[in-house]
Order: sequence, then C-alpha cells, then structure tokens
Amino acid sequence: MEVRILQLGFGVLFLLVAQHAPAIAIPSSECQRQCGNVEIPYPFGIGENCSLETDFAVSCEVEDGISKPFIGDHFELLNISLAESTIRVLNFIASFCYNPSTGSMEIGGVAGLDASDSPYRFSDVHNKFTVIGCNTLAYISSSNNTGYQSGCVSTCSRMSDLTDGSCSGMGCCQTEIPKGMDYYSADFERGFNTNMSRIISRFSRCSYAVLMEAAAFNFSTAYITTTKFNDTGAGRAPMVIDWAIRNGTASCEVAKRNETGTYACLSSNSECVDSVNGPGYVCNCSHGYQGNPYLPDGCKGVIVAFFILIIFSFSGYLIFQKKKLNKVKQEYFSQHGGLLLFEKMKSERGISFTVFTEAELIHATDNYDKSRIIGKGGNGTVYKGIIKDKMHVAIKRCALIGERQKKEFGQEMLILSQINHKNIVKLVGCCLEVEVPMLVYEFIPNDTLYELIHGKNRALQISFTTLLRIAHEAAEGLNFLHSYASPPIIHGDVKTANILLDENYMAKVADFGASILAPSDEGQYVTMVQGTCGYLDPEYMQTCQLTDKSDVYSFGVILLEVLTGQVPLKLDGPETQRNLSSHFLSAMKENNLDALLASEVKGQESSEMIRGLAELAKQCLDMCGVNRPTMKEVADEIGRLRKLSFHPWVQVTDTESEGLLDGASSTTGFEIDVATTTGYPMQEGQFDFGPTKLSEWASGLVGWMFKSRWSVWVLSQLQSCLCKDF
Ligand SMILES: *[C@@H]1O[C@H](CO)[C@@H](O)[C@H](O)[C@H]1NC(C)=O
Ligand SMILES: *[C@@H]1O[C@H](CO)[C@@H](O)[C@H](O)[C@H]1NC(C)=O
Ligand SMILES: *[C@@H]1O[C@H](CO)[C@@H](O)[C@H](O)[C@H]1NC(C)=O
Ligand SMILES: *[C@@H]1O[C@H](CO)[C@@H](O)[C@H](O)[C@H]1NC(C)=O
Ligand SMILES: *[C@@H]1O[C@H](CO)[C@@H](O)[C@H](O)[C@H]1NC(C)=O
Ligand SMILES: *[C@@H]1O[C@H](CO)[C@@H](O)[C@H](O)[C@H]1NC(C)=O
Ligand SMILES: *[C@@H]1O[C@H](CO)[C@@H](O)[C@H](O)[C@H]1NC(C)=O
Ligand SMILES: *[C@@H]1O[C@H](CO)[C@@H](O)[C@H](O)[C@H]1NC(C)=O
Ligand SMILES: *[C@H]1O[C@H](CO)[C@@H](O)[C@H](O)[C@H]1NC(C)=O
Repeated sequence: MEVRILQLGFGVLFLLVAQHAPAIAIPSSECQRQCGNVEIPYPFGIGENCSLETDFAVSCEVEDGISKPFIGDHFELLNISLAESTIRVLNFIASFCYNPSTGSMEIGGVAGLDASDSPYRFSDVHNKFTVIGCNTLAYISSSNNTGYQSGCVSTCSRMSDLTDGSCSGMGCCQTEIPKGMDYYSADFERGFNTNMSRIISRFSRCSYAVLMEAAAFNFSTAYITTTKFNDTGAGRAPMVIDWAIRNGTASCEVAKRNETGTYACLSSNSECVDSVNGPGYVCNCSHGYQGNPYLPDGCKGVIVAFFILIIFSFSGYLIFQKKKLNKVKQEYFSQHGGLLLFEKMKSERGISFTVFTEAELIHATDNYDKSRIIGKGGNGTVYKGIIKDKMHVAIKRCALIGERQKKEFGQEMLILSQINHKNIVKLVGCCLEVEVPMLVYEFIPNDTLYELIHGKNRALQISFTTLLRIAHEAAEGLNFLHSYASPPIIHGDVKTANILLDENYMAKVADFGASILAPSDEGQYVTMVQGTCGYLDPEYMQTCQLTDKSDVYSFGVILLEVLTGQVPLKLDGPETQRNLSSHFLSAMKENNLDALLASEVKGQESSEMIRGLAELAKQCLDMCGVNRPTMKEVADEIGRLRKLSFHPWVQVTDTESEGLLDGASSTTGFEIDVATTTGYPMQEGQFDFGPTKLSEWASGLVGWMFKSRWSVWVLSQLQSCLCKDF
C-alpha cells in the first residue's frame, strides 16, 4: 500500500503567486472572520483577497451540519493564535495493522505531512512524535532517508505493565522533534513487528504513530487493547504549527528595509519579532497594546481599556458599597426604633423634633472636626454643630451602648423630644442610622453652674442672689421633668456641671437625654448605675432603685455648693471634710454652719433665708427617700426663701419677685446686669474657651454621655469611688 503524505502549504504555487503580488493588500471588511466556533483573524482569511497569502487561506466547509475551517490538504483548523503565532490543526494518524487474511502487516492512514516552502513549521515546543503499540518501532524522518531521523520503541509483554497516563515505552512511547521541521514522514520497522499472530489474541492488531500536541495526549491502556486511540479523533489528533511571514528568508531587518509594500506589520503600535521556529518574522502589538498587528490600527491601547475597566469596576464598587452602607444605615435606623418614631411623629403632629441623617450631622460638624469638640470623655464626644448653616446645636456622639438599650431608643427620643421647658435644654433631634444613636441638643453658650461656683472665674463675683436664682430655675426644670409624665422622668445625674447657662445666665438642665422613664420592671434595676460621685443618693446605692427622690438628694448637694462654694467631693481634704454633704450634716448637728458658708454669704444675706436653705438642703439629703421633699416642694421653698433676701437687688427687681410668685422666673434686667458687670462673653462668637475652660466645660458635658440604664460603664468608676467615699 502506498504511503500517503499530505501537503499543508502550497509551496511552488505560492512562489508563483508571490511574483505577481505587488504589495500587501488590506483585506476587505466584508471578509468572513468566523467559521463555526473558530475565529479567523487576518493574515488568515476565508475567500479570495482575504488572507495575506494563499498559504493563509482557509476554506470553510460544512461537515455533518457543522461549519468547520480547513487549511492546506484538508487539515481541520482548531484555532488560530496571533499572539503566539500558532495554529492548531488535526493531524492524521499513521497506522500499522496486522492483516489476518494476508498474515502480513500493512501501513494505513496518513504517514506524513509536507509543509515545505510554506509559512508553517511543526512546533517543537508543543508536539511529540507519539507511538502506540506492542512490539512497535516507529521512525520519524524529515526527508527521504537524509537529514533528521528519530524514533521510539514500545513494547508490552504483560498487560499489567501498562499504566494509564504514562507514556514511557510500555505500550506507548514519545520522542521530541527538532526546531524548523516542515516535513515529516512516519514509518514502522517491519522487522521489529514480527509475529503479531502471537499477541493478537490479547491486544489490538494495530500500532499507531503520529506527530501530535503532547498536552492533548493522555495514554490509556485501552489504546493497546482496542482501536480507541484512532476512533477518538476519527483517525486524527491535534497538532500545533508555528506560522510566520516567511517570504524567502526574510527576517525583521530585511522586511523592514522593504517597508513600502511588503512589510506585514501594518499597525503603528506593532513591532516585528524574528520567528523562533524557522525563518521569517511575526508581528506583535507593542507593550500596552492588544489586537491584530497585521491590520492598520489593529493594536489598541490596552492601558486605556484597562483604565476604563478600573473606573468602571471602581464606580461599581462604590455603588455596591453605598448600597451596603444604606442597608446598614437602614438596619440601624429600625433597630433603634426609628420606624416607630417616624410613625409617632406622623400621628402626633407639631412635634418640633428632627430625625437627622448621618450626612447632615457630618456636614454640621465639618466631618466631626477636632475644632468642633466642646466636650470629650472616655465614652463619647460632644461637638458643636451648625445645622442648616444657621442653627447652633450640640451633638452628642457616644461610644457603644448595650444591646438591650438599642431597641427603646426611638420611643424614648419621642418622649424626651416633647419636653419643652425653658429651664431644660431642648432636644432638637437625633440620628438613628448610626450604630450608636446621636443626640442633637440646642446649643447653650454660657458654661455651667459648676463653672460659675468653682471655676477659674470665681473672681467675677457672681452674686449669691444670682446663684440662688439659677438653683431655683434648675429646681423648676427638674420639677417639670418629674411631673411631666407618669412614671416620672428621672434625671439621674443632677449636678452643677449639668446645669448649663444660656446667654442670659438662665439655668438649663442638661443631660436629661441620659435620664429615662422610671423603670417599671425589676430586671432593669440591676444594670442601672448612674450618677456622679458626691451627688449620689445613698439609698439608691443600696436599693439600686432610682427614684425622683434620688434627684432631690442630688439637688440638695447643689444647694450646698451654692451655700458653701465648695465642691461636693474634696479628695485631698481632711477625712471629715471630704464629702460635702456629710460634712454639712455634721456641721448642722453641731450647730456650726457658719464655718462652712461661703464668705459672700456670711453676714450678707438674711440669716433666715440662709437657715431656710440649709434646712431645705438637710431635708433633701435625708438618708431615707420618702422623708425628702418633692422637687415641687423644693422649688416652691426656694422661691419663698428668695423673697427674704435683703440684697439691694431685690428692690430693683421687684417685678422678678412677682414673676416668681407666679411660678415663673424672669430673665429681664437683672441677669443682663450680671452679665455686663461680670464681663462674661455674651456673643456666641466669643465662645472660644481657652484650653482650661474648655476642659472644664467638657467635664460638665462628659456627664452628658450615656450612662444611666443605657450603659453600665459607670459601674466600674462608681465602684472605685464608692469604696473611697461611702
Ligand atoms: C482580488 O484582488 C485582485 C487584484 O487586486 C482583483 O483583481 C480581484 O477582483 C479581487 N477579488 C475580489 C473577490 O475582490
Ligand atoms: C483553541 O481551541 C481549544 C479547543 O477548542 C481551546 O481550548 C483553546 O482555548 C483555543 N485557543 C485559543 C487561543 O483560542
Ligand atoms: C522522497 O523520495 C521520493 C522518491 O524517492 C520523491 O518522489 C519525493 O519527492 C521525495 N520527497 C522529498 C520530500 O524529498
Ligand atoms: C490521564 O488519564 C488518567 C485516567 O484516565 C487521569 O487519572 C489523569 O489525570 C489524566 N492525566 C492528564 C494529564 O489529563
Ligand atoms: C482510523 O479512523 C479512521 C476514521 O474513522 C478510519 O478511516 C481508519 O480506517 C481507522 N484506522 C484504523 C487502523 O482503525
Ligand atoms: C526589497 O525590495 C527590493 C526592491 O525595492 C527588492 O529587490 C528586494 O527583493 C526586496 N527584498 C525583500 C526581502 O522583499
Ligand atoms: C515575497 O518576496 C518577494 C520577493 O522575494 C516579493 O516580491 C513579494 O512581494 C513578497 N511577498 C510578501 C507577501 O511579502
Ligand atoms: C507578543 O508580546 C506579548 C507581550 O506583549 C508576549 O507575551 C508575546 O510572547 C509576544 N509574542 C511574540 C511572538 O513575541
Ligand atoms: C510467528 O510465530 C509463529 C510460531 O509461534 C510462526 O508459526 C509464524 O510463522 C510467525 N509469523 C511471522 C510473521 O513471523
């Protein structure tokens, strides 16, 4: 039987055509670029004038209803790679079979491939000459008994010697090929394959040999016992072929010299690369470009595309993040009872309460700028903010709160927002879409009562009358809190540092955001520890039950501060004097009150009033809550006592006293006097404290932080303080 060798290139034919080809013609855009699943990029092409040269011409044929590209002598084209300058084709398998009828061995299939004088070379990198069979010796030759010849032997005496996946001489052998091969023929050694009749009973009667892609081959023992190897690819196996522009022996250097007309790298962003397998050159897009270097403007900047991709994916990422953030915000919002709050706000119209978005508060505080901080503690920070570019507010941004407290927030906000009294700092709104809700209060510019009594500016000589008025106003405010709702709203942290002063030095009770409706179930008492050392109701310490009388006790301490000008706790003083209230009570017992009184009180105020105040304070400080007066009684009593003052101001401010009789304190002339005579800054713009003042203000505002039943953080602080002072 004759040995068949198929042709891949057209060799001589090409040379004839080439002589007529004057210049490289740009292929028409109408050229078909797809055949079946295979893309056919230029320099390859389907149809006349669509490929760079005839050897790159592809024919697209329908086989079994499927379009398939073919090249050369009917080699099926699997794909074309421009970047690697390779094509994959299906090569034909040569067979060597025992013919029982003649008793001889016969060569079948296609025994070789001739690609001489074509742009094609067998890839030495990807292909291996692969032989399957028992007692088979096969050769591969580059030409008729001249030049290169190689081969390999495959034997198999026992079936157990064969292993799937292993091709190393047992039923299968492989050998590499050299570079530059454009022709091969396969042959079987007839002398070696003797006596097939002996083994034919156990093994397939055929041996095979093919030059094929090594990566596409995986030996199976079934290849020895059956015809599976031939059947799988219908007598064919994939093979990789390197192609290049090989016009004669043209290299890049030569080709470029003849740039006009024959140079194939038409794209401006392409470069010429000498072929690694055989003569000639290939074109490649320059670094940063991708596309077809054989077409004018075929190489497109990858970097631009890359950036567009980056921008797209980045904005996509942002959108995703924003969606995620919004989801988180919504979760927080409903978790904190925001929906309930919204519903209530809708049904109860006229509530001047705002639910702020996080963005609004960020804008109001210059993204929580350091310069906006007006109070800072371990548990949170208070910022001065400007809402809608005009309204000044104090924004409380807290650290974490307990899981349990989160849920009640919206409802509590609603109640607190409805409290509207001139001696209580107004809660303007809140922000619920953050992990820990933020509270927004009206901004009170003039420091605290604590500062007024104990601060650096004591030299300002605030009159006792003024202090007493402020205390009276604070009492009114607390009375309002206690009587506003049932169960009563308990402040829980009454102290001079929580009594803020507005521009007219009117008292504004602050930090009621930390106060809560009196708890109704026992379970809540356990974690409720709040207050400030020196002001703490001793009964509360024992029962852990916060009542309105706890506020009364703390207010008693405030009265003492007003009377004595001393701080509630003096840790550096003598033992007996450390705690102002116990010091006061023992002084009262010994009838030695004068020693405690502030110098400006002594002898200057009506002794009846002083005694009355001391007596009131004593009642407030009663160890037993039920014996203490109510906040209303305290406020009324202070109002009564204020009228006893023989201070000259009283005559001047007769109207004020009358106002007090009506249960409302006035904020006229009198306070303005204080402000102007003391030289206190009146304008908000001057509200720039020095660092010390700021920190004192801060200490007052730290009290604002969530404590009360919303957190247990105070507990540890309190415990250390309890051991020392109680
Ligand atoms: C191919 O190119 C040749 C020469 O330029 C021209 O004569 C011929 O008509 C073209 N064929 C087609 C199908 O365009
Ligand atoms: C070539 O074809 C094979 C199989 O069809 C496929 O796996 C491979 O990705 C293709 N390669 C290219 C460069 O298209
Ligand atoms: C191989 O030899 C035969 C005859 O000896 C000849 O016809 C054929 O062209 C040769 N092939 C090559 C590739 O040299
Ligand atoms: C070859 O085939 C065997 C089984 O037939 C399989 O276990 C092995 O992973 C395959 N190897 C490769 C490289 O595909
Ligand atoms: C291999 O397969 C092809 C296509 O199916 C067939 O024509 C040929 O006869 C087979 N060869 C052998 C040895 O089985
Ligand atoms: C380059 O062009 C010259 C004529 O300009 C021609 O003689 C020569 O053969 C060309 N060389 C190649 C490699 O195309
Ligand atoms: C191939 O080279 C010949 C000269 O050797 C030249 O005339 C012809 O244009 C070239 N063809 C291509 C496609 O480069
Ligand atoms: C073409 O360039 C790419 C990178 O730009 C490189 O990976 C590839 O190997 C080059 N191809 C050839 C044939 O040089
Ligand atoms: C194979 O060996 C048998 C004896 O086992 C012999 O009869 C036969 O002639 C041999 N065949 C060939 C082709 O050598």
